[in-house]
Amino acid sequence: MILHIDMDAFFAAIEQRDNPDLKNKPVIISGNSKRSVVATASYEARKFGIGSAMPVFKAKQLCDHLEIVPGNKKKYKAESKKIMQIISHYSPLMEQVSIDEAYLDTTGCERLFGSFKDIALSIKKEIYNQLALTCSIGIAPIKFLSKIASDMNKPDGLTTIEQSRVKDFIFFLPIQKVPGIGKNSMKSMQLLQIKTLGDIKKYGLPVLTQKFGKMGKRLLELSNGIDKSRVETNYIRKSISSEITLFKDITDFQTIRKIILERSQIVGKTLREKEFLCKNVFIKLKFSDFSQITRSRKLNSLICSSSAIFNEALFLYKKVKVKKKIRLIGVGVTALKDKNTPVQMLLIQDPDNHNKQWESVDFAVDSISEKFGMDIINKASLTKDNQGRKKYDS
Ligand code: TTP
Ligand code: MG
Repeated sequence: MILHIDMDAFFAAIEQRDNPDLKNKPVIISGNSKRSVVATASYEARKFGIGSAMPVFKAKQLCDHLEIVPGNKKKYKAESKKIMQIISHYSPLMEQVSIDEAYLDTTGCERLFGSFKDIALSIKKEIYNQLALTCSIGIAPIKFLSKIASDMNKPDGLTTIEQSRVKDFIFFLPIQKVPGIGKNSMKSMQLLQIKTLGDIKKYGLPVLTQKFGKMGKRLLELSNGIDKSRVETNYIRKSISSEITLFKDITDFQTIRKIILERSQIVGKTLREKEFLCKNVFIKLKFSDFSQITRSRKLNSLICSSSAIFNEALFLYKKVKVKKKIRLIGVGVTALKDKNTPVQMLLIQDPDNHNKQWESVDFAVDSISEKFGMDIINKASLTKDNQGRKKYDS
């Protein structure tokens, strides 16, 4: 089961908590200029028809005693951090999706914390006791339904969609409630007389793809109760890279290949030392005229082996149609994850599985070079000549 937790009128609730004069009053958070729009409206203000993205002058017209509070992003971010910390105690599989919402995959945590509803109630209680803020939680066996559920009984709501109700729920779900359906798609929906998610099934994949592009396939899956998206633990926003400005500009492929291999090894070693895995590899090339390009590739699985990084980097290099001489070559990785964060099991065969074998070789090489020095063991192609120079130095 997946929980979706969304804070109620987040910015406004924080201001109402911190300033008793604002309690139970219609409040909006926004800039104070004529052109400002409402960032959030308290539930009292929403009764007047005021909502996010509405121009402030219009909100004032709807409610003459409206309280307008300038936003304090720093404060909201600090509160958000505390909330996410509370939520993360209940399951390691947490995905923060915005400043005030997160998904939590609690499968397997019931023995520790009780039923899914018990977990949701504890989260609500802990957030309220510690921060005096309320949230709404949706519980469902499918990710997109948990988000819809959390919105159903706001504020301070708790809504569960049981597995047995999923089919009916989808059948009657108004199509505009499906995440990703905006005004443009609604026009096509009306033309096709699609009012609920269940109505999608009246059409086949070719029509849906023609009308909605990639979204067509997803809609068909969702209408059949299939949501392939999983709760993805958040990536660390960091990168590890290594680059070298060459002694002279070059074009020779074999030399470039070796440099990419060497950079990949340095990056891989740092990655393993820091106990990270990565899901993205990139290369950077600077040319003789100082122009520069980067190319990156998202992988199917998390890796930390130098040879996997090298293969990806070389693949990226081969795709670039290099016409100029190269003066700098860099290899790097992003989308890092702590090695100890649990990742969901892949249900299909992992095509990158052979990388795992290379990882053990890498770890062995790492420990040898740690003991005896960096240069004691290396790939044959990177060995130095008898004057201690790498081939491309000369
Ligand atoms: P939301 O969760 O969309 O809204 P909310 O928390 O204010 O209200 P609800 O009870 O319906 O969940 O957004 C969270 C915060 O993000 C919100 O308090 C203000 C900010 N925000 C903006 O700054 N601009 C926007 O357009 C929206 C939608 C939100
Ligand atoms: Mg919210």
